[in-house]
Amino acid sequence: SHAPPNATYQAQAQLEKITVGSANVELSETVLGRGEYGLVTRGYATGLLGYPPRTVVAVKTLIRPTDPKQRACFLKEIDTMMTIGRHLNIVNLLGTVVEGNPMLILEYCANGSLKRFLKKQRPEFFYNHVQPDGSLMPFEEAEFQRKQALLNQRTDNIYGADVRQEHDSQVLSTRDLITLSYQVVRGLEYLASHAIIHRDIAARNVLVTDRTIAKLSDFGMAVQWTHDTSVTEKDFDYPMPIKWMAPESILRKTFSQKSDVWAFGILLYEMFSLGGDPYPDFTVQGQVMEFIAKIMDGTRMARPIYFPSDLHIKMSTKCFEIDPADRPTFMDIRQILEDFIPLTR
Ligand code: ACK
Repeated sequence: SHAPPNATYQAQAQLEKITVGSANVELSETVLGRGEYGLVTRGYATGLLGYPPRTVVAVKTLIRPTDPKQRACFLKEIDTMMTIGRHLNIVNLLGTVVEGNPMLILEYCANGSLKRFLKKQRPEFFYNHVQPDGSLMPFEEAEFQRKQALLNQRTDNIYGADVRQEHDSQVLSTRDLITLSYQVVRGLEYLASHAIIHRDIAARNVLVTDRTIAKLSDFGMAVQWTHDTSVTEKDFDYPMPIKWMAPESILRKTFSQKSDVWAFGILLYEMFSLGGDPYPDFTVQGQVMEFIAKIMDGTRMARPIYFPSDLHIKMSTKCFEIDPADRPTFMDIRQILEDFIPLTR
């Protein structure tokens, strides 16, 4: 019963909660990925206000659109996306279909998930930006080497030794990892300012555009809090991202901006290990209590090699304070990053 490829659907072009016209969406045969209950397909939209006549989009649909539970979850996700509004570091909502086969039409992020993007960089990553003592090489020197590497790569291209897609030809450096982290923080700071808790912050849920802009996605677990400063979940009836979860979320099922901060700390490990798995030596399945006991005893992951040590001390360790009140806010984290690197934007 799920949406067949090459079919065209009538959709509402959305500007946040406001419908700004109608659009047509054609699904392609390219499945970009699948989640717990959703399927993401590449599509083409016509009639989107302010976009090219035929825009490449990502279309999220339900694998089983008739399942009432999945349908309810998905309609809630659509509603959350409408509430969030626009920000450079959030995957923008372009349109919706809310009847029949519900659809979420999102901007297309050519580089896929941050997790995949980082792993793809491993062979060419500019590791010599980190000096033997773990500190960052002076930026001028690092930038010089980076340009040199790009130049060499271009020469390779001229001689036909290595012809690549445009978005594959960039060499990522430690500086880029910091910039990407900064972009994720900007998105999270925006969410926090709108009282939205994401609850599933992880590299797999951040998307990267063709111009290497990081965007938060997957708002299926997101909630907005009203009066209280945290949200308590009665029961988990879906798989939880234990390794990204703050102790109070695992033990007491409470969520807040500060539990998102913990998850962001784990994301930093993923970032600076180029898509490495957190706590690689530990399997949580069936051992959640053993895992949380270790965390409460103070066990933390080792600093990944590409993580500048001063930044690690200033920020990452603080994200893993047991008491949520001791963790920095996203605004604090943004400030630390802004002080650390004179960003050229
Ligand atoms: O790393 P990926 O190929 O990129 O695997 C995930 C998968 O779908 C499940 O979420 C891809 N994906 C999701 N949303 C988008 C989007 N807006 N643009 C491009 N790829 C997407 C993602």
